[in-house]
Amino acid sequence: MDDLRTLVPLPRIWEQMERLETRLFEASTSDHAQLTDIAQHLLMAGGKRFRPLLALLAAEFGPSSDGRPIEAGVAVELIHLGSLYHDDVIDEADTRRGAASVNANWSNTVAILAGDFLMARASEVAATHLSQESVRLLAATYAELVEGQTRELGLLDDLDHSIADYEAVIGGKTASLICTSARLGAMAADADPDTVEALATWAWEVGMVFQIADDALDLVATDDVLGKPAGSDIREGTFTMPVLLAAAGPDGDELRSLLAGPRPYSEETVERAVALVTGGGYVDRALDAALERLARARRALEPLPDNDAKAVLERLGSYLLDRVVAARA
Ligand code: GRG
Repeated sequence: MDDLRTLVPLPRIWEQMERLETRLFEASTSDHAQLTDIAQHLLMAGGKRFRPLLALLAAEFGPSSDGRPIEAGVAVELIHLGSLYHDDVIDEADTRRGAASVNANWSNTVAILAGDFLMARASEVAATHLSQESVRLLAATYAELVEGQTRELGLLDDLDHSIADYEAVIGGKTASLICTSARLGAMAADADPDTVEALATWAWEVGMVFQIADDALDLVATDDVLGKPAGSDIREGTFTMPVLLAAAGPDGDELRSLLAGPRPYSEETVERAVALVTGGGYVDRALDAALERLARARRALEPLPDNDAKAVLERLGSYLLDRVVAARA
């Protein structure tokens, strides 16, 4: 959070973020006290609030300055939270945001119900405060998240799928909601259609970079940074861009025989696979692909007026990649 605060040196944004935090707790409160506890478990655990931050920054490009962008931020963060609850059930995760996951602390059933509750409240917030088009967009994005996750499940243990398949997965499960966050924020501030499209293009590319960087981190960061050993995606049979590039290169046969399964792989197997991928320069190739996307993102911003929010957006993409470089050093 602290580095995001440095990156966004705009007090008016952080004042809105405080209001947004209160609204997140209000919107996730149920008449059923135990459901409230469970639905607020991950909110209390932390999180970057990256998606609402984008909604508020995008709203800087519109003429209106009422509370609607905050409601847009609440809606996208609630969708994000709900998807994390479901994701942790799917992955049988023990921890999330440095705390016990809801499924681990209570049960899968409770995690799914609370995830549904958060999704429902996101829809209610949007229908109450935002336009019909925003409600439609949120619903379509919810579907994209599910599609992305389903694609990923279908590609599990498959070392021979294409980079286009990988991009369809991360587009659905990550970039779609990041894009919608910016779009909804800009729309809530009544930005003109060209401005909304420019911000949406920027956010889509940044969303893709966000996930490519996250996937690279999983291969290069230390246990301390990740809170888990490197290579957890490989361990789970999820093969991300650097691994797919390695599989298609001269090290492909060795990687394929290492990862032929069945899982669970031994720790030596995971370590050797990570070493092949990182040592072969494939993380760098993935980061190069991310840099190309960042250039596209920056180009999308060019027609927008020069203001302090634009200066933040211009830096924000590089921040995502800098995290990887820092973790590696
Ligand atoms: C019920 C909408 C719904 C979805 C079901 C489980 C699922 C389908 C989709 C999963 C989507 C998912 C969890 C994608 C990963 C997105 C991602 C990059 C999460 C981490 O986001 P950060 O780093 O996390 O912004 P914090 O904790 O900072 O908010």
